[in-house]
Amino acid sequence: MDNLLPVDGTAVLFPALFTREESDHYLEVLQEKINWKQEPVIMFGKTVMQPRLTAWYGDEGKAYSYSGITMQPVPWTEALLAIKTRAEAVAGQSFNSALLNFYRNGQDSMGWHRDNESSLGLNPVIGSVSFGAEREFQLRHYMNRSMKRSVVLTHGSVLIMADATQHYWQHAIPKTTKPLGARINITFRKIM
Ligand SMILES: O=C(O)CCC(=O)C(=O)O
Ligand SMILES: [Mn+2]
Repeated sequence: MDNLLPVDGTAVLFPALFTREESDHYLEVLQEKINWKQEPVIMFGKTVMQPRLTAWYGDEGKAYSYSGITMQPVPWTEALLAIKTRAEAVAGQSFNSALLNFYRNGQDSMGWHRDNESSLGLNPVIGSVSFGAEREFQLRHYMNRSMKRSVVLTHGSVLIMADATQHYWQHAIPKTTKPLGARINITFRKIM
């Protein structure tokens, strides 16, 4: 599998980890069964609502701080555990928590950031599973911002980010004016 990054990290896409049928099924189940919320975040000292819905699932006791909010995990659902097992097989490691993102349409988005919270350890492996509308996932080098990569995250794909990626590369899901439907993304993580 090809590394999408030219330097300073590893990002590998498996475009069809799940079959079309499995992906349709999980998109529907997750839309219905997850306790989705629109959470506030603090940006430049102001409280604003996130431009997407989120949920935080994980093993008990693994609280997580993210952009000024602390999330207590909800216990795993059967569907999430099944998806997690598949993601672990490609990642080559176990995960104990997951941030879920629900992009209702092309106007929902995620700004530039790194998944570099110290609770994730030095070089975290992130397993990012996507169902639903295809969205562009952008990467840019943190110190040399003209160095960019982008990849389309397809229905049923998993993107594995590993090694030094979270030190050197930021990532984002930009807004789009395309008339897109719902997309669900699950980023599995391992909190130390
Ligand atoms: O929706 C995506 O593909 C990205 C999600 C993400 O970067 C995150 O949850 O930290
Ligand atoms: Mn991220």
